[in-house]
Amino acid sequence: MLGATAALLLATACADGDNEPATTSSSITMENFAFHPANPEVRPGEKITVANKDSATHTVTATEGDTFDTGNISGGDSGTFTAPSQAGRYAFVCTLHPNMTGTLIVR
Ligand SMILES: [Cu+2]
Repeated sequence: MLGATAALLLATACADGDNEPATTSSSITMENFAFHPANPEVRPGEKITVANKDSATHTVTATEGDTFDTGNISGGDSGTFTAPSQAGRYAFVCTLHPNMTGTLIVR
């Protein structure tokens, strides 16, 4: 019985793995009216660089509260923002093009 219990615990541990598709990155690129990666994984309080490869102006703006906001980043320019100090998932958007969306994963 002990062996069966151990096997069950092992299976549970394996099933609990993190299969979230996330990219460890401290930079975000805006290109073709999309964020790359769209779901960047960063550390709490990390400074994130945002490069705008489009000709249009874009922003990275948290959708809830004023957690973070790059302000306007002109085409070909770059900006920065600081990740929240609290772990969590933070949806963001380009305020000028609301169809540009992403989620910052802080952990
Ligand atoms: Cu935009």
